[in-house]
Amino acid sequence: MNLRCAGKTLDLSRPVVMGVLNVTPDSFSDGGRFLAVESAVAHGLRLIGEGAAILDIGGESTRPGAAPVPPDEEIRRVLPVVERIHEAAPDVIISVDTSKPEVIREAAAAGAGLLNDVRAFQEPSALEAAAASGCALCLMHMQGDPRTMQRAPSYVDVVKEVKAFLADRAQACRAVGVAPERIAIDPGFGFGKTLEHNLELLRHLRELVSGEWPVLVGLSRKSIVGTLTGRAAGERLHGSVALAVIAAMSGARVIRAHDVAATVDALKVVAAVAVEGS
Ligand code: 7PJ
Repeated sequence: MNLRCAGKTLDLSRPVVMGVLNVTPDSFSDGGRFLAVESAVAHGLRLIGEGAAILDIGGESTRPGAAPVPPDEEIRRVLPVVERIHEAAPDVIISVDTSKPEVIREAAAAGAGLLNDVRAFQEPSALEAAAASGCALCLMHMQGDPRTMQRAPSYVDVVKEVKAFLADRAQACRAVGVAPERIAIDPGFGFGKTLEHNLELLRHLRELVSGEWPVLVGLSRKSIVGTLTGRAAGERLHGSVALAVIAAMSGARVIRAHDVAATVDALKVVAAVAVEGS
């Protein structure tokens, strides 16, 4: 299974790690440490050295309660980092975490290969901009919006509803001419979901994986880990790696992670044990 990312092809025959690179002043776990372009680039290159196949660069925090960022400000945060990483590591796939058509266009022109949208390209003009970019598109499920999503998440059947939403968004992509090799889906752990919703989705991840599209998951350092282990955001490595292993063994192909070296090691172990096609 491959994912076509503009000029590059990502081999997903075994699970890969997408390293998280936040360039936001308010991201809950990195707290603005990487706001400066220099340190963001250095951190990104370090994650590539640790084995990240993809680097996910985000300029708008999507943590619960986060305030929106205007397009200009998001471009100012993200673009220099995309350009510098693209120059320094042309083989790595750069993902840009955005919902805005302006950012999509700039990111694609600067060398991004993947667009990762927690709103699944539902903002006005986002889908058209994404389709025209040639980039791979990650469609994520979220109930509500980041400001309010954790207030009272509610589903009749969370697995069914997430599956139906993602199928619908994939269809919307196909309808505007996005090739099937450019589409990935993500159940959006923690985005308008209680602990029980997250666990239910994880238990049934196989059902998502058995569909047409490669599945990406982000569980790293999330509140699911905090709740299960009682750990603060900076102490969630072991729980996060455990969830990465569970997701990969359930067939997820891209694991979004802050702690790249540890996750890469864990996935090497999973890949060695996994039987092809199981
Ligand atoms: C996710 C994401 C995720 C995708 C974030 C955090 C919150 N993109 N962006 N999937 N999470 N595709 O890292 O805790 O789960 S930001």
